[in-house]
Amino acid sequence: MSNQPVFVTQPYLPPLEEFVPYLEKIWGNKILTNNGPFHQELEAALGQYLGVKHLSLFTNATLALITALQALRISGEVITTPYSFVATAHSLMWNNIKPVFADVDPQTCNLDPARIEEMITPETTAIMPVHCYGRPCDVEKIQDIADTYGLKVIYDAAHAFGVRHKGQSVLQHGDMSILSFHATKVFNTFEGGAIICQDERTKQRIDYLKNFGFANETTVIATGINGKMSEFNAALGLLQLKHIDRALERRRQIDRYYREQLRKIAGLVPMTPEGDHLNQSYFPIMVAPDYPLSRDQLYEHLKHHNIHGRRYFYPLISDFPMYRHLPSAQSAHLPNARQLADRVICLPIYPGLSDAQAQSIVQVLASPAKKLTIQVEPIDLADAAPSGLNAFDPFERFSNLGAVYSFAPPSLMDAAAVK
Ligand code: T4K
Repeated sequence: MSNQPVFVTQPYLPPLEEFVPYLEKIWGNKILTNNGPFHQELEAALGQYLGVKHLSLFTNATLALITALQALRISGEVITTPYSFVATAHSLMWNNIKPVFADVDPQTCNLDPARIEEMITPETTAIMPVHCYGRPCDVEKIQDIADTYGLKVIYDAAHAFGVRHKGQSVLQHGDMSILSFHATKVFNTFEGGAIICQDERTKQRIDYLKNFGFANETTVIATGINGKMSEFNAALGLLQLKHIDRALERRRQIDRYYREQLRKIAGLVPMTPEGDHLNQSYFPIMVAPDYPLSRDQLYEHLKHHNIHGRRYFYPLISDFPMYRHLPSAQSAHLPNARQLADRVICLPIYPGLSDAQAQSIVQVLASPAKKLTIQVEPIDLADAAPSGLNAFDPFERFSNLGAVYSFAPPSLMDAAAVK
């Protein structure tokens, strides 16, 4: 491995020169925020791309989650997962709602519907599941429970950009879904997020809430917040949309390569299924007892080789000081989440990860295994590479795609990015 660190992710950035015309427009019209032209255009374009009708852009997913709960007037208790990023439960606390943790399914890492049902009390008003790593929750069973008990469903879909379930956008499920467009996500606007809801009146209410509650110049309908996405971020989103399909395809190539190679290493098990309906936003693996290192030893071993995997999601949300006193946060109640938090590590996956880097990562994973001689093959992109590109010469192959898929060593990629 070179001296350059490899992180769990690296934001995808389109060629800088393609962004300049957008900036020129902003500089020309002096509209920087407050539902400007790029904001309106991105809402429409994203709705179309994702296959959803009512989408409202936000500054980030955390404010979008907080606002979604406000828009639905959720109170009391909400059942959620401990196996997520802290923003999921924090959004409840910011609304004075008590999070109630239910255990997850050990295979899918998502809330187990049977465990949800056990936690319902007279105070429960909603369920907040997470499509963890972009894998759809059991949306039908969750809706069934919600309908039976009269609960709302707010999906934290921060990982689920572009994910489809039974041929349709997974974002169509529940009362609302919240996307993140953070730098580390599949589709980024530097910072950003969105709420997807099911009707125009609700979208209008969300739009009032994200603009301090203003319904018009003199009417404030609620104690709203400032959650508006700026024109800069919206413009970047429009440009990112032009590149997203190729970026997703590159993720799929790396995902397929890891899967093929990991079959040869006992004890490292991919935690997400293969599939074009998913977005390959993360590559989580379970470190099973038949691998010679524990998960934490593997984390250090990778780090020693300058590969910075991440233990998403360790610690569990329920272990943090503001949650651990809750009865539902106790370990005995969350055995599956606990095991995942102790055993899972996410490997680097992002469009700019080179073939050579992916190969080195597999080699480093294989080295502690008993059979040190396993054959780590180069990524075979023959069927996936865009036509006309040489499948085995990364420099050649990606020269056609310009800075976007530059496979030059990281130092050169950095230079290209600031040109
Ligand atoms: N719900 C769920 C389920 C979420 O996962 C998240 C966010 C949210 C809600 C809230 O969404 P936002 O409000 O953020 O829109 C990262 C992200 O900061 C966080 O957005 C994400 N989930 C979480 C899973 O991962 P960290 O603490 O791991 O981030 P950080 O800064 O360590 O970044 C990871 C690696 O990415 C770095 O080692 C290097 C690389 N990186 C990162 C950034 C920010 C870059 O190369 N460039 C960058 O600009 O939380």
